[in-house]
Amino acid sequence: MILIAERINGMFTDVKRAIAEKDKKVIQELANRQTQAGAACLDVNVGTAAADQEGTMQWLIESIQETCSTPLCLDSQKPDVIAAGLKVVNTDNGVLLNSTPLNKKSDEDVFDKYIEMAEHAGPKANLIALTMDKNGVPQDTDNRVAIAAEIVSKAIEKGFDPQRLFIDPIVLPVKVPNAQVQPCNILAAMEQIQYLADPAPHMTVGLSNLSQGTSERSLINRVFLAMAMSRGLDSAIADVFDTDLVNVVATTEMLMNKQIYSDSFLKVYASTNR
Ligand code: THG
Repeated sequence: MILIAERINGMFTDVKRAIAEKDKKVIQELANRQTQAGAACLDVNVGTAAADQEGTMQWLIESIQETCSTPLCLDSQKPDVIAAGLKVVNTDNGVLLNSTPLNKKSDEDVFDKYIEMAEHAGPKANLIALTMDKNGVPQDTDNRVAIAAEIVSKAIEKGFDPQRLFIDPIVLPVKVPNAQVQPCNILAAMEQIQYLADPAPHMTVGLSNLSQGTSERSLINRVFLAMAMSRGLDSAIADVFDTDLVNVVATTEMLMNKQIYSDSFLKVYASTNR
């Protein structure tokens, strides 16, 4: 499981404040603590408050890279913000571009732009693509799979290895009215998306979206994560400070026979993923 740590995001008040005050210690501490907690990659999202999104993306990346060499996941729906980040990011250990829809009403070529940036960033650059198009996020299984299929075929057409794709079927908060059918639809979509290419494309989700506004956040995240892993999910943007969640990853991998069982399997997982 590729855990992408969610915490360096301007949506959180401490990060928002650190950005406003150019307090890089806060960002560096989050980078190192999340790495210590088992993150394979760190999501970097400037949030909506920063006036200069491109400059803020660069400042966050440069601050992190001063003390931490964990690969970064540049998170923005704006190609220009990703492009600014790519100018300063170290791609030696890999980089993830997060994220592009298949297309947008306002920007038909958005997918091509992200593919070009990923190609330009070198062979270790991967791309998260959302099952979303100019009509928005499909609510049903079939349209999620249809968009994922278009994403995979468009990547192949452009000579971009589908194994460098992370397909994101877009998890929405379960407590939003009428959204309670979505988790099942997403799981059904995942079951099919894993067969769109051989070897399968990666799949990821923004896990914490699911439990936003609920009173049992960790429990909801953990249970869905185990269900989704059984359908081929091999990556998640998640709260790696949630030890119970990381233990669910270790246990699910063990039950899926991806990690060897021993009485100390949780400790073994922790020590090999830190
Ligand atoms: N897919 C992809 N990328 C994504 C998402 C996705 N990036 C952003 C987001 N979704 C994933 N990251 C988060 C980070 C935090 C939260 C949810 C998703 C979160 N934050 C608290 C909240 O809203 O309650 C903030 C609490 C606070 O302010 O302290 O839940 O889906 N590809």
